[in-house]
Amino acid sequence: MKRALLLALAGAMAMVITLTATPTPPTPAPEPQAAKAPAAESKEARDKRMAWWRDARLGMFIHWGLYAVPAGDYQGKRAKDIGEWIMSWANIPRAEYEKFATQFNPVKFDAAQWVRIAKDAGMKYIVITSKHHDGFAMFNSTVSDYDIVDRTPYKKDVLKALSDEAKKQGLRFCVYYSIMDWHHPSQYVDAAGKDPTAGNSPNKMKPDQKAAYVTYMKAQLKEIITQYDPGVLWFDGEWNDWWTEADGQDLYAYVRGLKPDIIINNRVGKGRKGMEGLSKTDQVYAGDFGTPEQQIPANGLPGVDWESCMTMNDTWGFKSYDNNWKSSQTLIRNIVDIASKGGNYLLNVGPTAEGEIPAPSVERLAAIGKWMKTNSEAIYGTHASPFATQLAFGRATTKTGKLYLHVFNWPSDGKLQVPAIKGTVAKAYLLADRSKPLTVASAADGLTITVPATAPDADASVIALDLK
Ligand code: H79
Repeated sequence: MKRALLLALAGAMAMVITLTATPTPPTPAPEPQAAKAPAAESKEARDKRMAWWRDARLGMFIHWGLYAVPAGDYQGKRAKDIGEWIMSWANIPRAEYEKFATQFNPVKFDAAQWVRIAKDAGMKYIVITSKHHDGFAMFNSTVSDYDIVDRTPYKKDVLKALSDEAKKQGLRFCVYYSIMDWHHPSQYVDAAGKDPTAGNSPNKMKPDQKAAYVTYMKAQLKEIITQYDPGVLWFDGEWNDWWTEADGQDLYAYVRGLKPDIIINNRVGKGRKGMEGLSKTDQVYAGDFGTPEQQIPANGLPGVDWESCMTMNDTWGFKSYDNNWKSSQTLIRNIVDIASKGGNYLLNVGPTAEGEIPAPSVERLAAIGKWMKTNSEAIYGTHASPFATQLAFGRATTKTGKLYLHVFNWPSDGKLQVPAIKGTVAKAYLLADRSKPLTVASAADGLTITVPATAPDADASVIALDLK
């Protein structure tokens, strides 16, 4: 307590020197309210709360905000950096960045169509940016006028439209919310050559305004939860030194208090291990699941909930000149790879300022949907591969009484070699051709499955084994 106070004062004094000419005495932020320890929940209660999310395995991430207006171009400047970080890498002052709102008019936005695109791809949930690091709210907020309804010619609440449509079409609606906020007056940039009101990572907090900022975030989160009833709150921008694990525990407890069965990622607090995203294990951290970003953990993690979020090209927010698209084969194999390790795949789209999901994304989602239509049984509700080592031919998933073999490398001799399994095979068949049983020969060292000469699917062919 004493130490915390000293640190707060030291921080405040440094601030006074760098920023204000006439210093006002800082009020230290109040101690965070006692947080309900996440560990207090029984395993049964937690399993029940996590059940829909664990079954889902595949979701759509949507990065949509004012950054779609510049789309990666600012005053003749382009960069390799991600589109939604343009306020930072192009060093755009708040007063300039705000002007993008007057040009944000997504007249082609069709919530029903977006949800349909996700649903047809076999996705079970949608996570959309309610507020990214730029601080702009894509929903109707009463605690700020820096939002889509108050500042854009469009004037409509897109989160409302999407949450209504998701509910209608049977998908879970979820939101992303950034803790770092480049627009809020409590935060500023202190970096050589950068405008103090532009974006930056890390950014700085005025210590005497932190409590007010936390109150602001809580008010917006309450609006989000009461107005759109999200299934997941996906926090981000937690890595700045002014955000602590105690802050995370408090925010976690606050959000669960508003909606007890909500699911919250590990970026609410300080448990995240860099871009690897999984949670550190030296203590209990706030958050329900790990968040590897742009990567898939090499090995499965039994008993740990995690979700890999990834882009289809190299940006999250729309950039007009990013054409580095992954193939649909890569995306399909990522779904399989992640499911075989017991995780979820949150695959991103970055719609344009006109309100369209880019055509290359739509095409890839259609290819995923086609694959899922035949093979989703081997993805939804499955568990990680039971094999100790990775299979030479591809991946495996399992559920009660079933083993699914996802074949990436089809055997040229028509014989698929599978390591020994627990249980005996009652029946083997391709999900692409369920009516034709495949011959299985069992030996001590494994199974040999006789398969057709050519793969039914060049991306991943799934063989189902009914076990007894
Ligand atoms: O919203 C998308 C990106 O804008 C956002 N997260 C995805 C979902 C993103 N934020 N930061 N980054 C991407 C890259 C930043 C990485 C770092 Fe760090 C932040 C490097 C150092 C601080 C993360 C935290 C890795 C180490 C600590």
